[in-house]
Amino acid sequence: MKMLQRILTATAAFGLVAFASAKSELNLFAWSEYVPQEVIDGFTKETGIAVNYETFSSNEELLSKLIAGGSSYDLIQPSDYMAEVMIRENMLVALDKKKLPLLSNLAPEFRSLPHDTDLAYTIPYMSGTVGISVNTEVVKDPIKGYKDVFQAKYKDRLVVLNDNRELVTWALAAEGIGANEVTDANLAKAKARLKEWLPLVKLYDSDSPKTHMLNGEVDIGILWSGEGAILWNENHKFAYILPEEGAHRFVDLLCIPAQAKNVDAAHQFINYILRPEVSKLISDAFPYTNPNAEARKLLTPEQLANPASYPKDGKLETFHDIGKRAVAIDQLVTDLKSGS
Ligand code: N2P
Repeated sequence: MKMLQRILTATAAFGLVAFASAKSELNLFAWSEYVPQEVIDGFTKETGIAVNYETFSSNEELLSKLIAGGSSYDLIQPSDYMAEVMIRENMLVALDKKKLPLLSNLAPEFRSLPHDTDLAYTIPYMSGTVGISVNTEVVKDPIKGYKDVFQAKYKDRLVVLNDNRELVTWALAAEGIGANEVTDANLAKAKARLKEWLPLVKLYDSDSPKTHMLNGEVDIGILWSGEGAILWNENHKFAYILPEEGAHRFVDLLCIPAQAKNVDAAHQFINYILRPEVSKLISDAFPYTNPNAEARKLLTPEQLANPASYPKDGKLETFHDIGKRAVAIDQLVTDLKSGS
């Protein structure tokens, strides 16, 4: 009898431990420089759920880590076009809307995006553009688009995103070709252009390109709008320009991968960041375009007037899933960077 009791007690204790550990952590795999520590700490303090924040620097890196398996993420942050791939491949958990009562804080235009029209799998986190930051104190000639940036006189004065799809898109835009018109013939044109352009680049950096602009290593950057917005805030000499040939507009999302173990904690985190005062903290640290209408009401006029965070006009284009051509893009840029 005693023995049975001991076994029962041990099982109950083990059950408790298992329950506690299942409840007490969240493995977040997100873009670098995107989720403020303050937000993570606030969530942990309130819920007791510890957050492990691992970072990636491109959608393609996120996808390959997920496919490779090995790590078990509970919450991931793909952009719209990559979420399109993941939904098609059944890689995401359908969200439980009952656990996300704050969804109504999102502005209507962020609630019916083409990749997931009724937010069945993805919740907008932040939106933004890819544009050109220029140190206008040093660069006196007008910069309106990609063709102005990639000129011989700016050799070794450029930092650009380390992102293959972005690079190819800029070259396509300069040829008058849309971001999703990725055919073999168009890729050949992009390749010829990038062959001219890439030798001019001093640095590739998707994590913190602004740093190289701030410390004067380079004078022009093609970078995420949140980076451009920080530069503008630091000093208005850093203009942010949407390329006249066409600029990429992205929406980054939160979603739960199929292998997630802490699905409830993931929902709790999503709902937490939908709180206006929490979402505002994200805008304060990383001034992208906030899709949360209630949070926007808390932003200062200066934040809303930042031309990189809230552009007034521009020719904007979103990316879509391009299937197997994504592999061709990776190969093309890898070849060019290695000199072939
Ligand atoms: C954050 C970069 C997020 C923008 N550093 C890329 N979609």
